[in-house]
Amino acid sequence: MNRKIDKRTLLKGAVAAFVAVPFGVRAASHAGKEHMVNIVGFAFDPPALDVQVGDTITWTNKDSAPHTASADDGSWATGTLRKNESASVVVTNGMSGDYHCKFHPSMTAQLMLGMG
Ligand SMILES: [Cu+2]
Repeated sequence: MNRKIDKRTLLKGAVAAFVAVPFGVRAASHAGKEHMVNIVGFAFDPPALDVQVGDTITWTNKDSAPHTASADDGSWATGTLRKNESASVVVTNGMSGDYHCKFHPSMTAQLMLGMG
């Protein structure tokens, strides 16, 4: 008897947690725009991008040299992108805006985080 009640309680808890997460994510974000940033000629294009929480940013490397998009404070990074490779990052609260290429520190750019 006791064991049966415990199982039901656990199941209810699991369902509540499962439902709560997607609702929370939707409430905190807007429609979720897609942004494209090309890496070409050892530069990020565009060098400054207006983004909001929930947006997705995709970097594509058009150069022969490998590049990354790496937050100056280390909070996010794409990893190494070789020629014609892409990687995406979803904008989250508290994400820092200034970023660079870890192989070429003179390559810098900025995400301008809006309130959504
Ligand atoms: Cu680079």
